[in-house]
Amino acid sequence: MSEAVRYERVGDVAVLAVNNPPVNALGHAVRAGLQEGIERAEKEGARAVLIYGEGRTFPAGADIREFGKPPQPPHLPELCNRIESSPLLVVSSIHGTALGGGLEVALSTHYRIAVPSAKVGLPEVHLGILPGAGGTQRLPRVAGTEKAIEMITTGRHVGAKEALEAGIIDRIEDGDPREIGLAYANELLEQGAPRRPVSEMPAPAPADFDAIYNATLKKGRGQLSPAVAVRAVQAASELPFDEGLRRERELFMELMNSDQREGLIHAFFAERAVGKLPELEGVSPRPVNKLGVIGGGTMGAGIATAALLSGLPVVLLEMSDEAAQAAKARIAGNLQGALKRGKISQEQFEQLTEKALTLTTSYDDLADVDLVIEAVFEDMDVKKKVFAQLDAVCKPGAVLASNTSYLNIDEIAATTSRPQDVIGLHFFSPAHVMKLLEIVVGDKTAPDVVATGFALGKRLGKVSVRAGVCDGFIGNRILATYRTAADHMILDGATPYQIDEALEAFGFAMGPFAVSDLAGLDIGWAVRKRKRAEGMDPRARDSTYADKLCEAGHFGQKTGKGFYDYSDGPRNRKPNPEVMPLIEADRAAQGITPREFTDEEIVRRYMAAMVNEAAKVVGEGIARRPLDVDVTLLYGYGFPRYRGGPMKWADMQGLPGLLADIQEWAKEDDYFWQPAPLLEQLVAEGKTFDDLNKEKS
Ligand code: T1G
Repeated sequence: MSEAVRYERVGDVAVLAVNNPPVNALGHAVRAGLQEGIERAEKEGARAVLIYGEGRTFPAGADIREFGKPPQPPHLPELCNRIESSPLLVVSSIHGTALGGGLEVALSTHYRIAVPSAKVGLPEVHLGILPGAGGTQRLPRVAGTEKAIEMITTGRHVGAKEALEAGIIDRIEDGDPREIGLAYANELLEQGAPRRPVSEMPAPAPADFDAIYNATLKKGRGQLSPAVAVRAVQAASELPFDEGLRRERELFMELMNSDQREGLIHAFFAERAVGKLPELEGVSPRPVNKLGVIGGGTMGAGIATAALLSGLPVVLLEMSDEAAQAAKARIAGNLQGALKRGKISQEQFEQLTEKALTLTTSYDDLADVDLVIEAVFEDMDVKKKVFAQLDAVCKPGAVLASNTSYLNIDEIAATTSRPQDVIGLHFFSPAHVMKLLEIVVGDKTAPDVVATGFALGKRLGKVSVRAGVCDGFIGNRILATYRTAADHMILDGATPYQIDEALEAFGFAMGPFAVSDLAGLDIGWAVRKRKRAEGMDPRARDSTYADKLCEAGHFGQKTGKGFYDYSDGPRNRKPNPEVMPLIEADRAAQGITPREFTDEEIVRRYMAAMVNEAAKVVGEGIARRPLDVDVTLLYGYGFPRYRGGPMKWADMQGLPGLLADIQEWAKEDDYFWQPAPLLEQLVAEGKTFDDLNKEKS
């Protein structure tokens, strides 16, 4: 008998315990073990079979690591059919997360019991595929067409209570999964309950599948799997069970062989790899039970909100009582959002705003915090003053963090007597919503301070990426470059509107000009002024149209106008007619004859600029691996997840072609288009970014 499935006979019941840590994924050994278990139970004359998972969960799905490798029998769809057609009564007992293939196995058993904390779901669409072991045929038969489509297209995890109401499980009972499962199986045997194969249940109700398909496609912004999954559920409603299964398989294979599947699975593993750092092995984080936040503006209030929601008490320091009250109002506003969405109760809301949050104007009140995050104005002198004060009052061992988005952490650390305790924790706005956290490690930052940053990120529900020190760290440095590529295309003949549309069609949540309008055009204006004051390289191309927009008082959404006019609301943007004349004036002043750009060229140049800068960021060690860049862009910059991230996209396009384009464009502008040495090296060695990920993981 296979190690991955333990067989045990308890009276009339054969118990099959899946044992494949950490999530009991249905890899080959588990599938073989379950099949052998069913056969043995039948041979040995058991009357019922119980399937459950040992450890933390019922199987959480197929083994994703096997994707792309030649599949080994028994295949999951056949195993599910084999389980369902067993002449014995088959019962599953669910705890943890029965997801994907796990739920499909459960739906192939005749009765399902679950503990109250169990969750079930078919999250395959998030991996670019659809449930491929009968899930699209069986779930609608038990839960109905509408519920099944909702669950399958969103991939949502559904709690036990809701699953019971939807008919997905038959009973909820607290206790050990093996014990409650055995009791249930024996009870069913005593009652003489019949076998109850879902495949024999009536076909689910029809629906307007074309309309649902189109709406789902639109919502997916280019992601195919949720829409294709609708077609599979349609087959459940319109075809006999066996034919429906065949249709499901065809659609499944189509998606399995798609680039989107490759991109999404890359994203799944990249997201889990970012926190695995050799420097953290065996290093314990420092305990954090109380947080300090300096500055209660949008960023500080967002950070405080995230901390409060994670259960951490916060001491927030502002310059005056009025400013402190304004900060409190911002935090309360953020928490109101959480209250409205049902994430916290009214009672918790009051506890968080009145008890867990302390407002102060005195640094002395930060004497006992374990970690303090500075979120004041982006100015080195201001930050240095803050850190000098923190150095004076904070207890030994407290972590001193800055939320700066581009300033030099080493320079900040050098003003304190404890540079080993200083780190950058770069949140993204709004900080209580955005998932990305850049953990910026200075020259002297101690490993346990880095570990503390990662532990805090996890506690706040963030995806944390390690970054080195440079202007803009990983994300904003790369952003500055691809944003510049967009500005160059504007000067040469493209419009902001064509660029936004081309990139939104590529899958970005928003094009770069719409993003600038959202963030506020004054931010970029300040950066340009700073860069010009510092002295720009004479070879760098510059333009004035965006400055002139700002001079006219147009800062984007917050003033009602920027690149777009928002007089009909933020969702109904229209081009601002003042923009093109400013651009045309710039072109005329620079003697540029505008030319046409295809959408394809726009995407290609924008992406090449992004990938080239990212390769420099990796080559210089600012990001450890290409996958760290991918996760940064996915979680902080609206990069379409189904493309896996810019480095995965580049690998799929082919690095030699991308380098050749950059070399070609360097003939027009050899200052901007300087190929990254790492990109040249990988092309010379015939390697991909993913090869580098593997070497460094
Ligand atoms: N296969 C292989 N490894 C997996 C895995 C899986 N399905 N799920 C998780 N892991 C690894 C993960 O990489 C990590 O490894 C460790 O387990 C802990 O995960 C035919 C086609 C279950 C909710 O999509 O959503 O069934 O990093 O850190 O936060 O239709 O993992 O430690 O080396 O995420 O407690 C459908 C994916 C598959 C579920 C647990 N199932 N997993 O979250 O821990 S497709 C899924 C999750 C399918 C059939 C098909 C979560 C979780 P390492 P973790 P967690």
